[in-house]
Amino acid sequence: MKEIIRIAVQKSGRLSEDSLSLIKECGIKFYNGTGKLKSTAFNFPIEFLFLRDDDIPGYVADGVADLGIVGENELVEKDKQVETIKKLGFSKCRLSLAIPKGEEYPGISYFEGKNIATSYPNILNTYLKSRKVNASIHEISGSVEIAPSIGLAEGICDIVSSGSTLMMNGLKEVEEIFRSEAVLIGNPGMEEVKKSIVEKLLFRMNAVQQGKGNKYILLNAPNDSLEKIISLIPGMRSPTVLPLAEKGWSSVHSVLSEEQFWENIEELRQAGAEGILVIPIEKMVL
Ligand code: PRT
Ligand code: ZN
Repeated sequence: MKEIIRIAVQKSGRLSEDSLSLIKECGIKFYNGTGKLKSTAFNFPIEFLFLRDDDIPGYVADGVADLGIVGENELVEKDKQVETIKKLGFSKCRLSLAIPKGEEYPGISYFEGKNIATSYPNILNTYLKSRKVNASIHEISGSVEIAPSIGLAEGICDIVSSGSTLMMNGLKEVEEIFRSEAVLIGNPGMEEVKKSIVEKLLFRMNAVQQGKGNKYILLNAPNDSLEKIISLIPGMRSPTVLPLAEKGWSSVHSVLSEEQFWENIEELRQAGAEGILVIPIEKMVL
């Protein structure tokens, strides 16, 4: 039988779209009809399991899936024997403590002897211990933010992204306890044949990520400032310099990160660069 790997991704929720786009950007084609729990790629030895994110660390630890894409919050909370292979840079959020807006917050001692509602009892417990605070943890599985207004708890510990859910529920964020993003996880006991397929997948994911973080830049430069301009946009090995039809001018092509672009743009213009184009890169292999 031809060897194949299995990856567990969230069926529907905040991780789903970005997880599947990443896989598609790796050139992997598959059918993802609604309601499907399993699917096999047409052009890469990979099978997908569509699951609730809570179950993903467990499935990967048990080897039912070889790989999984899950938020670090879920991964740490579930505390399963899995390997974190790669940070994926999407679904970024934080896990924070919040209290009613009108309360004064003197510091972490506020929570001493209080009730805190959360869906992340393990992460919260570890945090409270590290801060030497004794508080009761009330585990609830959803709508944590309403707990203070219904008298269930004095504070909450929940995922925050923009902060608008807290605000809408009359709460304020007082401590950030954990930062999270989506990660690729793997079963630590994977066989060699499977590992080599994972390597191929990682090669593709890295090419996609590198491409996203970088831009292709083209500009026109007077020949007497080429040296300065090349020093500002050195590129992968070195920039391409081509003569323009107009004498004394060249076209310079290079690759740089978006941050480098914004940092260097003024200096590039001062050095005489003009007609600057910045183009997205789809894939990049170093
Ligand atoms: O059904 P299933 O169990 O698979 O999904 P789920 O409902 O448990 O999770 P889902 O899809 O909501 O989130 C999946 C993962 O996305 C989480 O485990 C986090 O790693 C990540 N993530 C990123 C978030 C958020 N941002 C987020 N904003 N998870 C939840 N939220 C919720 C939060 O719980 C709160 O209710 O959004 C609200 C806060 O958002 P703001 O923008 O108002 O601050
Ligand atoms: Zn969940």
